[in-house]
Amino acid sequence: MKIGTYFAYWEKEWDADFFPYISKVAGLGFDILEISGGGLADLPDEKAIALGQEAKRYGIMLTACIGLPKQYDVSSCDENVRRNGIAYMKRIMDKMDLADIRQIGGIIYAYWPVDYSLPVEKETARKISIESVRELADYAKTKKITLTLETVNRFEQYLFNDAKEATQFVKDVDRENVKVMLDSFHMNIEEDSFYDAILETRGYLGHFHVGEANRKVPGKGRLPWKEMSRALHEIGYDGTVVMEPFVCMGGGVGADIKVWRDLSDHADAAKLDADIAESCRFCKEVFG
Ligand SMILES: [Mn+2]
Repeated sequence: MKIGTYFAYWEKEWDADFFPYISKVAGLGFDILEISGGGLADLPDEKAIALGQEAKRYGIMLTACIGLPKQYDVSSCDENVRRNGIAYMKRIMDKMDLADIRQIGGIIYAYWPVDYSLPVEKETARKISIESVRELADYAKTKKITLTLETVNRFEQYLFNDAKEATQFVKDVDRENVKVMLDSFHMNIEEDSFYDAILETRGYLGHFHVGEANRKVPGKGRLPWKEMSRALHEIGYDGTVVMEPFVCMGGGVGADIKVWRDLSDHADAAKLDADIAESCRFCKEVFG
């Protein structure tokens, strides 16, 4: 398994300059840097190409992640919104192709975070979402891109909330380049068993986000990492494992993730780096 981290551990806004993070995460021991799809969408072509070249120079694999904003909800019954969402995702995939990024995950089948002041029409949204994901998958296939659909907790989305629902959704989409994405933070809320949940995704798991129950780096909390590793090995998973820690307050990232207290133990820049490097070693040991 390859181990990575999301760039937003160090950032307050989603559309940051990803370039400096490639050498940084390489220096900290990672194999993968995950960047935001939203930041990619508006990146000039030359910059996308340069990003890919920089990643190659450091032997870093790039992956992308996004929770689609409401105006790009591909599960919307408003056909204009749905078409805009599909066009936006295609634009992101064009940039991914330039940067040689072959994997994008997250809430790319609906929107995030869900607005619960509106009525929930799960069955209708599910049907529309499946149609949209099929169209995105067929476009992604021409660029050798895999889509990984992240199952998140009930407070953030409703289309699927656990491994079982996510796997059934992916089976119903029925495209080879569409996979399930799990996240230990969300699993801690929704699953009876980490082990059983991972086994549920056998043959369908494409990406795995890791983080403690309070979104600290893996190894600092109480989640059962050995149990998760045992299950991943049992299903023969040899894909990407990316930590997604959020420990600092402020900005659009802090507000979207609801970080209302400091979870870094008031770490300075050097301590943040040391903490995540230690977690990288921990993940390589536990998942290796
Ligand atoms: Mn996640």
